[in-house]
Amino acid sequence: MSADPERPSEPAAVLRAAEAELLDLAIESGRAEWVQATYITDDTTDLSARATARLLAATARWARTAAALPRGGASAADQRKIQLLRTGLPLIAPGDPALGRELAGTVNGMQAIYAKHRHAPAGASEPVDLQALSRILAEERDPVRLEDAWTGWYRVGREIRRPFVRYVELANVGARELDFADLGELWRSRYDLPPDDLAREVERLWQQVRPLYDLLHAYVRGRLVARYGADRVPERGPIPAHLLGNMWAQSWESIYPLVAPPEEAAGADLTELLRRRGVAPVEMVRTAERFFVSLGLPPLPSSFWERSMFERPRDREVVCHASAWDVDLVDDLRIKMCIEVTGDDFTTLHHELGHNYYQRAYAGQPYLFRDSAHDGFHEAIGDTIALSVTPEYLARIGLLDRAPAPGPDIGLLLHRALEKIAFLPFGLLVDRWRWEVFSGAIAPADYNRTWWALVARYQGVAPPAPRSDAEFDPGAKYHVPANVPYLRYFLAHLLQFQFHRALARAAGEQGPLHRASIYGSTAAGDRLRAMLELGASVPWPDALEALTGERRMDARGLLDYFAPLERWLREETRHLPTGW
Ligand code: X8Z
Ligand code: ZN
Repeated sequence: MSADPERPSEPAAVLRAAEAELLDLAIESGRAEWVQATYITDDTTDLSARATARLLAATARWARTAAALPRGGASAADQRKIQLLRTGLPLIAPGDPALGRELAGTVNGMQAIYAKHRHAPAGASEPVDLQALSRILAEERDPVRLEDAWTGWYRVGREIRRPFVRYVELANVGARELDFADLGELWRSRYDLPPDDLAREVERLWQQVRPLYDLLHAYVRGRLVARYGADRVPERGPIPAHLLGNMWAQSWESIYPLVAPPEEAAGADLTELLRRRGVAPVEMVRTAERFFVSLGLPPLPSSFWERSMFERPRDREVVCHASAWDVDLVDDLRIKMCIEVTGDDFTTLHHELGHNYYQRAYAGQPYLFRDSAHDGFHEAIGDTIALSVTPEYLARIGLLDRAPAPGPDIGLLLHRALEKIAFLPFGLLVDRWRWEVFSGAIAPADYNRTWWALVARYQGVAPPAPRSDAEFDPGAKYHVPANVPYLRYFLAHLLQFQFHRALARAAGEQGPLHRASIYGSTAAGDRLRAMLELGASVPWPDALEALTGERRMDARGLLDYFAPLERWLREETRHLPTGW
């Protein structure tokens, strides 16, 4: 026993005290951040920055205390907690309280700039927000209007640039005080692997999927050349970013009608189905919840329905970027989203509820284990469920009259590929860029140029017109001003296909993976819950094994899923140039 109960010296006692204090501070900052994100004012921004700064400072302080403890007496679980104290949060406050507050304030301030940015599209009298500009990107086909909406949104970066430079300095101060080389190394240290091995593992996974991406890129480029002409879309060069249906060219499903195989019936357009039935946003949430319940998981608590934000309020500024919360870290689950009645948002709802069901499943763990196995797991759960939104499922819940008989399903697979395969290089490059920014290999003067060099290299995409170094285009992507690591989404896009394949088998599905749905399978639900409940209490390979029987992340699940499409794309692109 330690002599002074106020200053324990044994690992178990130190961790108990740390977890009690941090839980309390996490709830406090969660409440403050919720209010800020759903009602942005200077006051709420300041209050939430203070609460966040307190949590970050206390976490850093406990991490330093824990690091100095003798390891001999610590159980394996406590050793893991000591490690998680160091790496669990994506930001470390510098020990100097003034700098800590400045850092939290800078991040919240960048988020507020991002949330408040508006642009008046060509011909419109009123400035509109990101959501409306994104709708133009998705639905408009006139390249001039597309470029205008794109350029108008990307102007947001100019204001974010200066605080971003300061944030990089301050975040690195905090990371170095905990003996990381820089914040990027901290982010890479959260995968139960040495940070350099993680970077190599990611490269291996990318090489597995790259040939498929190249095929999709060549096919889509060919169709866009046919649509817009070779003077707008170079036959052998990168694709202009504003023609791919998404502000960041990160997923391309909105241009499905432009690239659909001519012989395929357009397939079920989910947006149209939802609108035709007059489904309201809250009913979309109910439908997504029913999927989880069909697996044997409990319904969401009534507080979820009372406290969530489902639609954009008219009377105040909010952070519309979708997110899921567990404010008391037990059962105060909420989502915050500006839901539109689209297939895209229907998918995102499953994504968000996946976070909520994970949070709830690990709520029985001690504070430091109340997290996913690694962050890619958190991002993969809801997406895994959304892969089960098949024509058969839509027919079962009455959104489709009847599911078409399984065929080559090229249309369906191509639609999914525009969503999932197109995403992969983007999912990779955001943190490839930030790792180098944090390490100092990329200097502020080179921020914009290096960003577009990576976009060109990985995505084969180019801005609509040359960008000047005065712009700060990475700032136009939410996760950059909001300090959210992005590699998680790349990993999630591979993991979800591993999960889907394993759960489909557990559910007894025999057919092709793109037609398999785990809806209604409690066998699949049990398997899923067994993994979710582990939280962060074990290294992620153990969690992966609990669900899939595999211990490595692997692109094979994704490649299996898309195998019929890959054959088709190979044939279609036989006479087209590939690469850029
Ligand atoms: O940010 C998200 C989620 C919230 S964690 C809506 N996603 C990434 C993005 O929007 O860029 C989901 C897919 C990738
Ligand atoms: Zn997410």
